Amino acid sequence: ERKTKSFNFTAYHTLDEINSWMDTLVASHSKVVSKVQIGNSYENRPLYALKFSTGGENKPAIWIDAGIHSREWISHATAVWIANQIATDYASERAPVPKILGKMDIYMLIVANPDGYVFTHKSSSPFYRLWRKNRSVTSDPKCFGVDLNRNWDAAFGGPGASEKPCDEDYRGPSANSEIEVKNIAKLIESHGNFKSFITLHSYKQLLMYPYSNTGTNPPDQVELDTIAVSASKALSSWHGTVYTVGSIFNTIEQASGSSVDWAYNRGIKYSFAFELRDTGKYGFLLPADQIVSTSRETWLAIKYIMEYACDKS
Ligand code: PAY
Ligand code: ZN
Repeated sequence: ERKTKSFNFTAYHTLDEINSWMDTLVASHSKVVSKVQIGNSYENRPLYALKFSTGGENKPAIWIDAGIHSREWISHATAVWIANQIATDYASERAPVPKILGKMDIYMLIVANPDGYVFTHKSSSPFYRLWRKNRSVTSDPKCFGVDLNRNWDAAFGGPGASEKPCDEDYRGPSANSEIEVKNIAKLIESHGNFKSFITLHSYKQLLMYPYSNTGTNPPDQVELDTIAVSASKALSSWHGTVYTVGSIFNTIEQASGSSVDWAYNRGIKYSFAFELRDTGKYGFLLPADQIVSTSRETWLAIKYIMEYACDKS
Protein backbone atom coordinates (compact mmCIF):
# COMPACT_ATOMS: atom_id res chain seq x y z
CA GLU A 1 0.00 0.00 0.00
CA ARG A 2 1.21 3.48 -0.83
CA LYS A 3 1.77 5.91 1.99
CA THR A 4 0.81 9.05 0.13
CA LYS A 5 -2.24 9.25 -2.04
CA SER A 6 -1.49 11.15 -5.22
CA PHE A 7 -4.05 13.62 -6.46
CA ASN A 8 -5.59 13.05 -9.86
CA PHE A 9 -5.48 16.31 -11.81
CA THR A 10 -7.36 14.73 -14.71
CA ALA A 11 -10.60 14.30 -12.74
CA TYR A 12 -13.17 16.57 -11.13
CA HIS A 13 -13.22 16.45 -7.35
CA THR A 14 -15.61 16.98 -4.46
CA LEU A 15 -15.24 19.80 -1.94
CA ASP A 16 -13.77 17.40 0.65
CA GLU A 17 -11.21 16.13 -1.85
CA ILE A 18 -10.18 19.67 -2.79
CA ASN A 19 -9.91 20.68 0.86
CA SER A 20 -7.72 17.73 1.74
CA TRP A 21 -5.61 18.29 -1.37
CA MET A 22 -4.98 21.83 -0.09
CA ASP A 23 -3.58 20.36 3.12
CA THR A 24 -1.30 18.10 1.07
CA LEU A 25 -0.07 21.05 -0.98
CA VAL A 26 0.59 23.11 2.13
CA ALA A 27 2.40 20.19 3.77
CA SER A 28 4.77 19.72 0.85
CA HIS A 29 5.36 23.44 0.14
CA SER A 30 4.98 24.95 3.61
CA LYS A 31 7.66 27.59 3.01
CA VAL A 32 5.55 29.30 0.39
CA VAL A 33 1.90 28.23 0.79
CA SER A 34 -0.47 28.40 3.72
CA LYS A 35 -4.20 27.87 4.13
CA VAL A 36 -6.16 30.87 5.36
CA GLN A 37 -9.78 30.61 6.45
CA ILE A 38 -11.51 33.77 5.32
CA GLY A 39 -14.84 32.95 6.99
CA ASN A 40 -17.68 30.53 6.47
CA SER A 41 -20.39 29.99 3.88
CA TYR A 42 -24.14 30.30 4.44
CA GLU A 43 -24.34 26.61 5.37
CA ASN A 44 -21.32 27.11 7.60
CA ARG A 45 -18.64 25.48 5.50
CA PRO A 46 -15.17 27.03 5.83
CA LEU A 47 -13.96 29.26 3.00
CA TYR A 48 -10.31 28.33 2.58
CA ALA A 49 -7.93 30.47 0.57
CA LEU A 50 -4.42 29.44 -0.33
CA LYS A 51 -1.92 32.18 0.41
CA PHE A 52 1.34 32.09 -1.50
CA SER A 53 3.91 34.28 0.19
CA THR A 54 7.64 34.42 0.77
CA GLY A 55 7.12 36.57 3.86
CA GLY A 56 6.68 40.24 4.64
CA GLU A 57 3.62 42.21 5.68
CA ASN A 58 0.89 43.33 3.33
CA LYS A 59 2.85 42.98 0.14
CA PRO A 60 1.14 43.98 -3.08
CA ALA A 61 -1.15 41.07 -3.85
CA ILE A 62 -3.00 39.17 -6.55
CA TRP A 63 -6.45 37.69 -5.99
CA ILE A 64 -7.70 34.64 -7.91
CA ASP A 65 -11.06 33.02 -7.24
CA ALA A 66 -12.91 30.16 -8.90
CA GLY A 67 -16.27 28.53 -8.53
CA ILE A 68 -18.35 31.54 -7.52
CA HIS A 69 -20.85 29.76 -9.80
CA SER A 70 -20.90 26.18 -8.61
CA ARG A 71 -21.75 24.47 -11.91
CA GLU A 72 -18.63 25.85 -13.60
CA TRP A 73 -16.51 22.88 -12.56
CA ILE A 74 -13.65 23.56 -14.94
CA SER A 75 -12.93 26.75 -12.99
CA HIS A 76 -12.28 24.89 -9.71
CA ALA A 77 -10.25 22.22 -11.50
CA THR A 78 -8.13 24.82 -13.30
CA ALA A 79 -7.52 26.73 -10.07
CA VAL A 80 -6.33 23.54 -8.36
CA TRP A 81 -3.91 22.82 -11.20
CA ILE A 82 -2.61 26.39 -11.22
CA ALA A 83 -2.11 26.45 -7.45
CA ASN A 84 -0.02 23.32 -7.78
CA GLN A 85 1.92 24.90 -10.66
CA ILE A 86 2.70 28.04 -8.66
CA ALA A 87 4.05 25.93 -5.81
CA THR A 88 6.14 23.66 -8.02
CA ASP A 89 7.42 26.51 -10.21
CA TYR A 90 8.54 28.30 -7.08
CA ALA A 91 10.25 25.19 -5.76
CA SER A 92 12.09 24.61 -9.03
CA GLU A 93 12.89 28.31 -9.51
CA ARG A 94 11.01 28.46 -12.79
CA ALA A 95 10.48 32.01 -14.05
CA PRO A 96 8.55 34.19 -13.51
CA VAL A 97 7.06 32.73 -10.32
CA PRO A 98 10.06 33.43 -8.02
CA LYS A 99 10.18 37.03 -9.23
CA ILE A 100 6.44 37.50 -8.71
CA LEU A 101 6.53 35.96 -5.23
CA GLY A 102 9.57 38.05 -4.39
CA LYS A 103 7.43 41.12 -4.65
CA MET A 104 3.84 39.98 -4.29
CA ASP A 105 1.56 37.58 -2.46
CA ILE A 106 -1.02 35.48 -4.30
CA TYR A 107 -4.35 34.54 -2.74
CA MET A 108 -6.42 31.79 -4.34
CA LEU A 109 -9.97 30.97 -3.28
CA ILE A 110 -10.58 27.78 -5.22
CA VAL A 111 -14.16 27.15 -4.08
CA ALA A 112 -15.82 30.53 -3.62
CA ASN A 113 -19.28 28.95 -3.36
CA PRO A 114 -18.84 25.69 -1.41
CA ASP A 115 -22.56 25.21 -0.61
CA GLY A 116 -23.45 25.38 -4.28
CA TYR A 117 -20.53 23.12 -5.16
CA VAL A 118 -21.65 20.43 -2.71
CA PHE A 119 -25.16 20.73 -4.19
CA THR A 120 -23.83 20.12 -7.72
CA HIS A 121 -22.32 16.86 -6.51
CA LYS A 122 -25.54 15.51 -5.00
CA SER A 123 -26.85 14.13 -8.27
CA SER A 124 -26.04 14.28 -11.96
CA SER A 125 -29.58 15.36 -12.73
CA PRO A 126 -29.53 18.90 -14.18
CA PHE A 127 -31.37 20.48 -11.23
CA TYR A 128 -28.38 19.62 -9.03
CA ARG A 129 -25.44 19.45 -11.41
CA LEU A 130 -26.31 22.78 -13.07
CA TRP A 131 -26.84 24.75 -9.85
CA ARG A 132 -25.30 28.25 -10.23
CA LYS A 133 -26.19 30.27 -7.12
CA ASN A 134 -25.41 29.78 -3.46
CA ARG A 135 -28.00 28.04 -1.27
CA SER A 136 -29.33 30.79 0.95
CA VAL A 137 -32.98 31.01 1.89
CA THR A 138 -34.84 33.73 0.01
CA SER A 139 -38.13 35.55 0.47
CA ASP A 140 -39.73 32.89 -1.74
CA PRO A 141 -39.96 29.58 0.17
CA LYS A 142 -39.87 27.64 -3.11
CA CYS A 143 -36.63 29.19 -4.38
CA PHE A 144 -33.13 29.09 -2.97
CA GLY A 145 -29.95 30.90 -3.71
CA VAL A 146 -28.50 34.25 -4.70
CA ASP A 147 -26.28 34.79 -7.73
CA LEU A 148 -23.00 35.66 -6.03
CA ASN A 149 -21.86 37.53 -9.12
CA ARG A 150 -24.77 39.98 -8.85
CA ASN A 151 -24.48 40.68 -5.13
CA TRP A 152 -21.39 42.92 -5.04
CA ASP A 153 -21.55 46.56 -4.09
CA ALA A 154 -21.08 47.84 -7.65
CA ALA A 155 -24.14 49.28 -9.36
CA PHE A 156 -26.09 46.82 -7.21
CA GLY A 157 -29.72 46.61 -8.27
CA GLY A 158 -29.12 48.03 -11.72
CA PRO A 159 -30.01 46.38 -15.02
CA GLY A 160 -28.52 42.96 -15.71
CA ALA A 161 -29.58 41.26 -12.49
CA SER A 162 -32.94 40.01 -11.28
CA GLU A 163 -34.91 40.99 -8.21
CA LYS A 164 -36.80 37.71 -8.35
CA PRO A 165 -35.54 34.95 -6.02
CA CYS A 166 -36.40 32.18 -8.49
CA ASP A 167 -34.20 33.59 -11.25
CA GLU A 168 -30.70 32.33 -12.00
CA ASP A 169 -29.31 35.86 -11.72
CA TYR A 170 -31.17 36.85 -8.53
CA ARG A 171 -29.13 39.64 -6.99
CA GLY A 172 -30.22 39.11 -3.37
CA PRO A 173 -31.98 41.55 -1.01
CA SER A 174 -29.06 43.99 -0.74
CA ALA A 175 -25.43 44.42 -1.77
CA ASN A 176 -23.17 42.10 0.27
CA SER A 177 -26.20 40.30 1.70
CA GLU A 178 -24.41 37.02 0.99
CA ILE A 179 -21.78 35.92 3.45
CA GLU A 180 -19.52 34.50 0.74
CA VAL A 181 -19.34 37.90 -0.99
CA LYS A 182 -19.02 39.72 2.32
CA ASN A 183 -16.07 37.57 3.40
CA ILE A 184 -14.12 38.10 0.18
CA ALA A 185 -14.83 41.84 0.16
CA LYS A 186 -13.77 42.11 3.80
CA LEU A 187 -10.47 40.34 3.19
CA ILE A 188 -9.63 42.43 0.14
CA GLU A 189 -10.63 45.72 1.79
CA SER A 190 -8.83 45.10 5.05
CA HIS A 191 -5.71 44.01 3.16
CA GLY A 192 -5.87 47.14 1.03
CA ASN A 193 -2.96 46.33 -1.28
CA PHE A 194 -4.39 44.12 -4.02
CA LYS A 195 -3.16 45.05 -7.49
CA SER A 196 -4.89 42.39 -9.53
CA PHE A 197 -8.22 40.56 -9.24
CA ILE A 198 -8.86 37.53 -11.42
CA THR A 199 -12.08 35.53 -11.35
CA LEU A 200 -12.52 32.21 -13.16
CA HIS A 201 -15.84 31.23 -14.73
CA SER A 202 -16.97 29.03 -17.59
CA TYR A 203 -17.91 28.79 -20.37
CA LYS A 204 -17.48 30.82 -23.64
CA GLN A 205 -13.67 31.32 -23.99
CA LEU A 206 -13.52 34.99 -23.11
CA LEU A 207 -10.99 37.15 -21.36
CA MET A 208 -12.84 40.17 -20.04
CA TYR A 209 -12.28 43.36 -18.09
CA PRO A 210 -14.66 45.99 -16.61
CA TYR A 211 -17.23 47.19 -16.86
CA SER A 212 -20.08 44.75 -16.80
CA ASN A 213 -22.74 47.22 -15.74
CA THR A 214 -22.21 49.80 -18.49
CA GLY A 215 -20.91 50.01 -22.02
CA THR A 216 -18.85 53.06 -21.07
CA ASN A 217 -15.14 52.30 -21.17
CA PRO A 218 -13.24 52.19 -17.87
CA PRO A 219 -10.44 54.80 -17.59
CA ASP A 220 -7.80 52.08 -18.11
CA GLN A 221 -9.56 50.44 -21.07
CA VAL A 222 -6.67 50.76 -23.51
CA GLU A 223 -4.15 49.24 -21.12
CA LEU A 224 -6.51 46.49 -19.96
CA ASP A 225 -7.37 45.58 -23.53
CA THR A 226 -3.69 45.43 -24.49
CA ILE A 227 -2.94 43.15 -21.54
CA ALA A 228 -5.93 40.91 -22.33
CA VAL A 229 -4.92 40.62 -26.01
CA SER A 230 -1.38 39.59 -25.05
CA ALA A 231 -2.60 37.20 -22.36
CA SER A 232 -5.04 35.55 -24.75
CA LYS A 233 -2.26 35.18 -27.36
CA ALA A 234 -0.16 33.43 -24.74
CA LEU A 235 -3.13 31.19 -23.99
CA SER A 236 -3.70 30.34 -27.66
CA SER A 237 -0.03 29.54 -28.20
CA TRP A 238 -0.42 26.25 -26.34
CA HIS A 239 -3.25 24.40 -28.14
CA GLY A 240 -4.63 27.07 -30.44
CA THR A 241 -7.71 27.68 -28.29
CA VAL A 242 -9.29 30.93 -29.45
CA TYR A 243 -10.42 33.52 -26.90
CA THR A 244 -12.38 36.72 -27.45
CA VAL A 245 -11.28 39.82 -25.54
CA GLY A 246 -13.35 42.80 -24.39
CA SER A 247 -15.36 44.32 -21.57
CA ILE A 248 -17.91 42.07 -19.91
CA PHE A 249 -20.67 44.38 -21.13
CA ASN A 250 -19.48 44.11 -24.73
CA THR A 251 -18.57 40.43 -24.86
CA ILE A 252 -21.39 38.82 -22.86
CA GLU A 253 -24.15 40.96 -21.49
CA GLN A 254 -24.94 43.69 -19.03
CA ALA A 255 -24.46 42.54 -15.43
CA SER A 256 -24.75 44.68 -12.31
CA GLY A 257 -23.27 43.79 -8.95
CA SER A 258 -20.36 41.80 -10.45
CA SER A 259 -17.12 41.12 -8.64
CA VAL A 260 -14.86 42.55 -11.33
CA ASP A 261 -16.66 45.91 -11.37
CA TRP A 262 -16.43 46.02 -7.59
CA ALA A 263 -12.71 45.22 -7.60
CA TYR A 264 -11.96 47.77 -10.29
CA ASN A 265 -13.98 50.47 -8.50
CA ARG A 266 -11.99 49.70 -5.33
CA GLY A 267 -8.83 50.67 -7.21
CA ILE A 268 -7.67 47.21 -8.24
CA LYS A 269 -6.66 48.15 -11.74
CA TYR A 270 -5.77 44.76 -13.19
CA SER A 271 -9.19 43.16 -12.82
CA PHE A 272 -10.13 40.39 -15.24
CA ALA A 273 -12.77 37.69 -15.64
CA PHE A 274 -12.10 34.51 -17.58
CA GLU A 275 -14.76 32.39 -19.20
CA LEU A 276 -12.90 29.12 -19.69
CA ARG A 277 -13.64 26.36 -22.22
CA ASP A 278 -15.59 25.57 -24.22
CA THR A 279 -17.80 27.59 -26.58
CA GLY A 280 -20.90 25.48 -26.00
CA LYS A 281 -20.38 21.95 -27.26
CA TYR A 282 -20.25 20.63 -23.71
CA GLY A 283 -20.76 23.92 -21.85
CA PHE A 284 -20.71 23.44 -18.08
CA LEU A 285 -20.22 19.69 -18.57
CA LEU A 286 -16.73 19.96 -20.02
CA PRO A 287 -15.24 16.44 -20.13
CA ALA A 288 -12.57 15.79 -17.52
CA ASP A 289 -10.06 14.91 -20.21
CA GLN A 290 -9.91 18.63 -21.02
CA ILE A 291 -8.94 19.70 -17.49
CA VAL A 292 -5.18 19.59 -17.95
CA SER A 293 -5.13 21.22 -21.39
CA THR A 294 -7.50 23.96 -20.18
CA SER A 295 -5.38 24.52 -17.09
CA ARG A 296 -2.11 24.69 -19.02
CA GLU A 297 -3.34 27.25 -21.50
CA THR A 298 -5.11 29.33 -18.82
CA TRP A 299 -1.93 29.33 -16.75
CA LEU A 300 -0.08 31.02 -19.64
CA ALA A 301 -2.59 33.87 -19.63
CA ILE A 302 -2.68 34.21 -15.84
CA LYS A 303 1.10 34.14 -15.66
CA TYR A 304 1.20 36.96 -18.20
CA ILE A 305 -1.24 39.09 -16.18
CA MET A 306 0.56 38.38 -12.91
CA GLU A 307 3.95 39.26 -14.31
CA TYR A 308 2.57 42.45 -15.83
CA ALA A 309 1.00 43.48 -12.51
CA CYS A 310 4.26 42.62 -10.75
CA ASP A 311 6.38 44.73 -13.11
CA LYS A 312 4.00 47.67 -12.60
CA SER A 313 3.76 47.36 -8.82
O1 PAY B 1 -18.02 38.35 -14.33
O2 PAY B 1 -17.91 36.81 -15.81
C1 PAY B 1 -18.52 37.74 -15.28
C2 PAY B 1 -19.91 38.22 -15.77
C3 PAY B 1 -20.56 37.36 -16.75
C4 PAY B 1 -20.95 35.97 -16.31
C5 PAY B 1 -22.09 36.05 -15.31
O3 PAY B 1 -21.82 36.23 -14.12
O4 PAY B 1 -23.27 35.91 -15.69
C6 PAY B 1 -21.27 35.14 -17.51
C7 PAY B 1 -21.79 33.75 -17.27
C8 PAY B 1 -21.04 33.09 -16.11
O5 PAY B 1 -19.92 32.63 -16.23
O6 PAY B 1 -21.64 33.04 -15.04
C9 PAY B 1 -21.67 32.89 -18.52
C10 PAY B 1 -22.20 31.47 -18.37
C11 PAY B 1 -22.07 30.67 -19.65
C12 PAY B 1 -23.67 31.49 -17.97
O7 PAY B 1 -24.00 30.93 -16.93
O8 PAY B 1 -24.48 32.07 -18.69
ZN1 ZN C 1 -20.05 32.13 -13.92
